[in-house]
Amino acid sequence: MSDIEVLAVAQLSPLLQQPLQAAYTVHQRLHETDPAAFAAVASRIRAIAASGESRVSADLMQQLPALEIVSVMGVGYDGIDVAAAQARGVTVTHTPGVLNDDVADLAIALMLAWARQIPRADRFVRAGLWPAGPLPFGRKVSGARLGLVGIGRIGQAIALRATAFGMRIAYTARSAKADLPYRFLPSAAALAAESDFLVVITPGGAGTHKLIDADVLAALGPQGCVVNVARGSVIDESALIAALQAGTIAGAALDVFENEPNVPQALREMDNVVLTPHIGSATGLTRQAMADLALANLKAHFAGEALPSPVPQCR
Ligand code: 8YV
Repeated sequence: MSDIEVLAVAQLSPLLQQPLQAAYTVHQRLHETDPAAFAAVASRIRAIAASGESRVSADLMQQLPALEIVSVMGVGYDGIDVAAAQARGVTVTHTPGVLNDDVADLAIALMLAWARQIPRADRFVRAGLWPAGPLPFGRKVSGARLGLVGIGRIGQAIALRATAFGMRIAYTARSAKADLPYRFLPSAAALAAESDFLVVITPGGAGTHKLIDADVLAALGPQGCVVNVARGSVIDESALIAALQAGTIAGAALDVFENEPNVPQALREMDNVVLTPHIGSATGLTRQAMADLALANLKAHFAGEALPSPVPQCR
């Protein structure tokens, strides 16, 4: 174990925690659990280890004069003040690519689970209701219109899968991607008006905060379903609840929420909603790959080698 000191700002996966502690001196959330002890070691901390949901503020970084790198075990880093890090010469890394398949698989699974009522059907059979008659019909996914809010690595992985379902695919993003065979719509509202399933797969942060608001949901319409595998902050959750209660849209399938792990009671009581607890990348193989990459970024940094996956702003 080297004498390099690392502050873990989240309850990290054991897949990262163990090798991290084998390689470095790790202070587990010390800034939250023991401010006095934290003050005693703060000047020696050279790295932060974080998860995709972590918050790393300018204020925290200010307390760490020796900080050199923030390594995120996650593709999303909307909780990291990257501008403040850059201003301090601190680099930020994340774990893109290795989770594309899992998050895309879950997006398709959520769409199918909602459309074919799989959670409800499972409860129906377990409750012994089948002898009394069939479950009401579901909705057809194959051939339906898919609208992707975001067309990055994961968005394209979803589109690939949806192509196999014969879905008609369109997307919105900051700009049209000439090399993609899908139709570009200039806004989320324009896309929603032409979608049966609106899938949110765009980064979180100020640029997409409440992007999916009451107007976008109204454009999606009474037959439409919204799916979110990105960040809860991208959807205006109270507008979503109101739209679901009013029948403005038909349903939702959500893996992320505004205030995780707290999910509003109103959503938990709805039958036309499918809910999962932020499991987009939660498979053993993918979390292992994410942990390996998060650690590899730290090791490369301290070895003075090229970083495997700095965030775009730090390339
Ligand atoms: C989490 C995620 O990071 O990658 C992301 O951006 O949201 C997830 O994969 C995961 O919960 C691991 O911390």
